[in-house]
Amino acid sequence: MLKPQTGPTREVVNLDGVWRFAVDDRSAQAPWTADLGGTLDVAVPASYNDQFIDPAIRNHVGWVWYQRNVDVPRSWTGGRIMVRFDAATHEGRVYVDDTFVGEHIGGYTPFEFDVTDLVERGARFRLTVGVNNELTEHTVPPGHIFELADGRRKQQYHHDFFNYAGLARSVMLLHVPDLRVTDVTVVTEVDGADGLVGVDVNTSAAGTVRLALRDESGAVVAEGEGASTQLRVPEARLWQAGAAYLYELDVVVLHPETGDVDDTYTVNVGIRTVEVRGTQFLLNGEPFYFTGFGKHEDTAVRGKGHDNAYLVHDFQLMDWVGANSFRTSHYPYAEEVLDYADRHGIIVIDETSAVGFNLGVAGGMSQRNPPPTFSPETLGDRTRETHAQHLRELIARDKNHPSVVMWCIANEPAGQEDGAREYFEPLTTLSRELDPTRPVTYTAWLGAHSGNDQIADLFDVIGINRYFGWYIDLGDLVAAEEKLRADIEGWIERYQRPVFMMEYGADTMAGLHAIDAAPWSEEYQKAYLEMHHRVFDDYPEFVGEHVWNFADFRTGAGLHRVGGNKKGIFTRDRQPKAAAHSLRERWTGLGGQKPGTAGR
Ligand code: BDP
Repeated sequence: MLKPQTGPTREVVNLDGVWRFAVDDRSAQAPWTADLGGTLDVAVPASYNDQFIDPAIRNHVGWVWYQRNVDVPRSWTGGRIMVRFDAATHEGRVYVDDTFVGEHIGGYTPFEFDVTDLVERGARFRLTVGVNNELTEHTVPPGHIFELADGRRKQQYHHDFFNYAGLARSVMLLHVPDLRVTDVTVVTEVDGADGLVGVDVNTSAAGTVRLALRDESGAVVAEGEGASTQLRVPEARLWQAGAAYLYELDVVVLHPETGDVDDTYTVNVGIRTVEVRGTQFLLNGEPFYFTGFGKHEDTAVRGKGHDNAYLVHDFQLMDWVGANSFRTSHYPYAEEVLDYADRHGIIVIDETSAVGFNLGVAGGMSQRNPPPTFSPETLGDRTRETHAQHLRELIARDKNHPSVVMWCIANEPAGQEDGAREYFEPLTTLSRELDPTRPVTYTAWLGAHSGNDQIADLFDVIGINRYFGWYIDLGDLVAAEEKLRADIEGWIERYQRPVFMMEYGADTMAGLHAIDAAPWSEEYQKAYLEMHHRVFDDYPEFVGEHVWNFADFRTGAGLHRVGGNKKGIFTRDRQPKAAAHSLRERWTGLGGQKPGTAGR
């Protein structure tokens, strides 16, 4: 799905701001047929939860309502008018005045509806959006809703971050031409010194497609015609980690009879290749070693609300600490984040919102007598269909970002359980059908290891999340090191594929110091990471290290969660803990090479 843009043939009106808000305690009524009334306002984009003081709103389970008036510019003649939501978490229903226009399920991918016939140019309409935060056995991520004796509804979920909801990304009104570009797919290859840019264009109706690729100086370096074309770029500048280079591709659609320009849409193109060969991950044909983090979209008050100041600052911090990459744990991030990564040469592992696919674990802790994860009553065909739809939408949205080098299908599924293979095989197949150019990965949880795993061979890169020295052998880094080595060696021996530590980390209270490096102290986090790094450097099959987590983040209530998850290298307000400095020493200047291997 194309990101909205303003250009010679298109216009975007941003609808962010302060909207009217109501919590649905009157589901029998139709709140969209009138002004919401009441006194509540809500900021967009931002999760609604932490904007309010009232716990009943923060922890509400069910529908909430957003509403504002929208003026349609009188100057918008012809063409189509659309409302566009970058995300509604987890389900959105849209109404124009009294009319229902459509709904979307899935909290982290965009959707838009054509409202041309419902609105008047030069007039105002009432835009109302119902947003639902419920997670059930059939949603992705999954959850379960309880009804308490006093009638309150409680949301349980199996993942370790707060279930923030609402309109956390931008809302827009779009004006697009009738004959327009509806999709563009770019695939790049390298041929000697030249770059090859394959372009496939879909249009809303028949038209002539013209392409022009410009370099950063604006000079046209390749041109073509036709909906499916390959452009050759002589002496191409490659898009590299840490040294991004972006061409701009203008896709122009001409009217089939008049030859007039009906639409122009511009896509950023980074020419680069990605490949898994043997136990290596190759970027532009060279072995690449990932340093960085699993992140979250998480800040005070905004919750998961996208914020450009945090975007810039987080990338500054990643650069400062020497991170060359991150994973969009545990859901697709705002598109602005990927655009920024494209521009700054930061590598992204792009993850679906499939987290908590392990009914034996809640917030990192094992439960007694858990139900099977994969079964018709728990996560079955219905969940998988939703999961597949999420994957389709993720790939459709992010396929043209050079920064995105792998799709991560799920975080910590119960890969050791029966039914896991049947569940995941169709999804890895689907991913490769939709995008044959990008490797597929997932992350294995601590309870799935080379001795009991049933799914790792479905993936190109084996991602593992390991907490030896934290959930296992807390405080005993000697025992932890032994288990970590055995674990890594097991994966390498059984699968002979690249192994990637996608999560390792220790909760750390900023400011807590201990001469004996006791758990929760800044000293322990440092020692824990150093032990891991010593181990990683011994295995050539090891292709990356992503510390859990970039920053402290909010979770649901939990005995192990003191104001949230504290495994951040930075605090929630982005101040460094001691480990940030030692990571910086290890990571700076590596240039994508594995520590200790430079010049080998
Ligand atoms: C892993 C999860 C991650 C958690 C982390 C932890 O993938 O979402 O936050 O553990 O417990 O199991 O800190």
